[in-house]
Amino acid sequence: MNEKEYYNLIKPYEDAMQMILSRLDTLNHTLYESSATHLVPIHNIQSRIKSKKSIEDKLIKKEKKPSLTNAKNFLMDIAGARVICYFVNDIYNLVEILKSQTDLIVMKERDYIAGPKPNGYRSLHLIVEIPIFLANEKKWVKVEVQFRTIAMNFWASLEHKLRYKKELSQERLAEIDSELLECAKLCATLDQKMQNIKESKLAQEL
Ligand code: 0O2
Repeated sequence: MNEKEYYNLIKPYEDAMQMILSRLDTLNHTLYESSATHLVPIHNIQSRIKSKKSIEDKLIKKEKKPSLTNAKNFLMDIAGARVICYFVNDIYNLVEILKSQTDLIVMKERDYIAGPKPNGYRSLHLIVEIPIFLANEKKWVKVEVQFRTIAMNFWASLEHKLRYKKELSQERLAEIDSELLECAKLCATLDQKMQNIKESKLAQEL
């Protein structure tokens, strides 16, 4: 894939990303305005378009030729947004609302909150398809949206950094994995406790 092909590939993904970000922003302020508590669900959103090198590396990892067609056909996360929420129930609420929007298709859902990965990773991933309107056509473009709480994101960010210490012995790596799993469980407990505090506070305010 040359630079020009890469630029042509990512253009619709950039447009689709803008649309998803704007939709999430609208949801964030309407949920704030409509709730009695005036709590926004979203802490912040990070977004990125996969670089040419990451696209090629991921295709090679999937044992595919790093071509334009394979990128379009086999990669679901060329456009990726990470929505960091305050509470776990904010995530489920946002996901339900997105699923109810008729001009957006949820192609795939992976709930690693209800069922964390064996290493402890928690997050809810959606692959959504959103239409973008070009001069003469409507094109459906995929965006990966990951929903995490602040605690889930804290764990995943540090785990991502620590995963690359390849000079360590197998024994030490196993110890780190087990320590990270323990930290993931602590983060899940924290999320639960914070949610309990929020719910009991809301109940008292009613
Ligand atoms: P990057 O740079 O974050 O984009 P896929 O590999 O996407 O085709 P799958 O099984 O659908 O296949 O992906 P999965 O495992 O549902 O989610 C992929 C993305 O979730 C990863 O993207 C990470 O962002 C995140 N993720 C998944 N598992 C872990 C984990 O154990 N730790 C951390 N820190 N993040 C995780 P990429 O492609 O790895 O890279």
